[in-house]
Amino acid sequence: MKDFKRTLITSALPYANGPVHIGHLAGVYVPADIYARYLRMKGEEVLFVGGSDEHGVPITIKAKKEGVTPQDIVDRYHNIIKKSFADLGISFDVYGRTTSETHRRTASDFFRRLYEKGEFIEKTSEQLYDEQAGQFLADRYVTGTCPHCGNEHAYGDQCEQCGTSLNATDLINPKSAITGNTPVLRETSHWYLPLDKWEPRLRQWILEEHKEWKSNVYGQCKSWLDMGLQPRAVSRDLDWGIPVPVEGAEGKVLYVWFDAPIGYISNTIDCVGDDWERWWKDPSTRMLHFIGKDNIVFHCIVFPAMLMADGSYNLPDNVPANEFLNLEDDKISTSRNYAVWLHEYLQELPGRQDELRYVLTANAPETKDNNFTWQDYQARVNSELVAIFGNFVNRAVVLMHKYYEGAVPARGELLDIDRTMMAEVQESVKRLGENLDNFKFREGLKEAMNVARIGNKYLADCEPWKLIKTDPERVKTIMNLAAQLCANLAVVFEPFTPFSAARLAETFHMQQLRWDMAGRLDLIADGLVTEKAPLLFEKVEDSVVEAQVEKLRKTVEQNLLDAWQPEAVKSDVSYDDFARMDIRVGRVTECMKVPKSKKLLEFRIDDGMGGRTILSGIAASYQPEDLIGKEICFIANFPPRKMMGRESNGMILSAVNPDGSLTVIGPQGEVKPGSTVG
Ligand code: B3M
Ligand code: ZN
Repeated sequence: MKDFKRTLITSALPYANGPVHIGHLAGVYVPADIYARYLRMKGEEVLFVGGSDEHGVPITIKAKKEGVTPQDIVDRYHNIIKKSFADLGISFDVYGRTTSETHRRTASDFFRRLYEKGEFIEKTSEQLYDEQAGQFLADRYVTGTCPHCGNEHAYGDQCEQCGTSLNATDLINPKSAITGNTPVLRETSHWYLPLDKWEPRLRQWILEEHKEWKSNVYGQCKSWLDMGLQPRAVSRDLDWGIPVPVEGAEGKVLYVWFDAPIGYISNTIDCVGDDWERWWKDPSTRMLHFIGKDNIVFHCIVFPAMLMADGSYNLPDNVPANEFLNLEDDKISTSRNYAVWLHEYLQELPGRQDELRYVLTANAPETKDNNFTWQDYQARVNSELVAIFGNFVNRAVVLMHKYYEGAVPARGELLDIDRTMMAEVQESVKRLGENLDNFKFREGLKEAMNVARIGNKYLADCEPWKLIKTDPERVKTIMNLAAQLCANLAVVFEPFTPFSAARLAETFHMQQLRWDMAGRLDLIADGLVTEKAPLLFEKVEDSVVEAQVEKLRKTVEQNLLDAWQPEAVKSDVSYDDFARMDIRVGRVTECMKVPKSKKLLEFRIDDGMGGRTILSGIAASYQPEDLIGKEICFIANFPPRKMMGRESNGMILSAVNPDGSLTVIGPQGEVKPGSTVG
């Protein structure tokens, strides 16, 4: 690795069309924050830049849906997102927004510079146009079938299934997201960045000079480069965005993926003012982009090509992109409202920020898609944070107060068991640092937890609670080392669980947590009086898990209802055909479950003709006793049919609900059993 003097860390700018969810956190913000905190603890100069992406079609679509302005939407979500990040302890040095004046100016200047250098091609071409809406369709305004993988819900700029970046005109069977109409082609002119021009340099830079990038990132880049790069339009015919700052560009704005990454620059400017160039142009600055896998092409190909076209900027040194996180085995989705939303989590599970940070790191989708379940969340909190980390600290501090009124005793001569413990801690700390240096946060976290495990084992092996009667001198050494271990835990957990680390540091009156303290066993001075044992983590009760799972279930149910549409009407039937069907009213006199069958209920029906038995597959929808006495409609002239060894004489009519459950159909007023229906 080259010698760098400082590190600029960027994290993807979330679209301000909704709040952030655990997928965003696990993929981008938690790892970026761990890394930023780690470097700061090492005393390195760091700038951690975040902000909201407030342009682009996702925002205008949301505004249209709600009947408000795009500015209303971004104002609302920018504030929610910014606050929830702060509450989770994401330690941005700046959290800006792309509707800021600084950003408009910075992005316009960037465009103009490239324009004046002749780095764009201006081209007139046929683009998709929605005649009813009276506008061109690009990006998420149009969906259709991906020409590469056949996904029928690909967007006009990207297929989320195969990750390919698309032009709207590539889509098969395009449909307008505004009206649902099939668009027509209409001529319009745009500015294009000729990515093909930069292809050889991009190949050399990524494929030759950055073989150390994560394999998911390197692999995606290679496959794009191997497919060959095409010029990409950097302007759009839209009314929401930064106006294209050249003459003759009325009604055109910068493509959101042109302006958004420049947002990293604007936000740097908002943070450090004139000093910003040091962060972007000084070759001794290292730049890292933390992103999710759907943003790889834009950060590894498009933005670097923009930076190359300008010529005065650094290129990113690494792009540690993560894969996706699923939720309870289903895709997280903003539009379907299927997610664990950060601002809701913070409200519903107050004070539990570190638990979420911990679980999302322990289960981070670093090399493949991963799954978040509430059950796993509970298990990790209860059996790792509470039972290992929290338990060790609690035992150590409680004993310190029991034996010495909280004062850390001086230690005597060390035994082999002490030296082995110290060596193990140092090994773990070393591996922890190596993992973090390589963006392996999951593995790093395991090493941090291992320090707590070592502590628990040490206490269990040494049994100070027994020795206190026979060898109180030895206990002083054990408790001194236990205190040093607690101090180590505050240090190594700071990047991961900063709130608990701070509480632990307060307990031991540690002023500052620096990374070079990790692995040292002289952090706490003899005689230091510790505070009472802190409550670092609390058990997650079953009721919490149940409530969260139930909330997700309700969302899924609501989505089904929202998406429900009546089935298409069947082909015509003649009156004679209909009249051959004998539908009657009956009254349920008995109803019971059919043994060994999950589906069937057995009905005794008063049909006004001596009664009959009907079997019906509605056991999942009703308790038998709820139907007794009810009037129902049934088809009386079905031939008898055997089911589960019983004979059924007819069919009970019911309506099919969106979730597949059934509702029995009966008359609205009093009707005599046996009456015909028609
Ligand atoms: N807003 C895409 C996203 O939220 C986009 C990232 C911009 S980073 C410059 O997935
Ligand atoms: Zn595809």
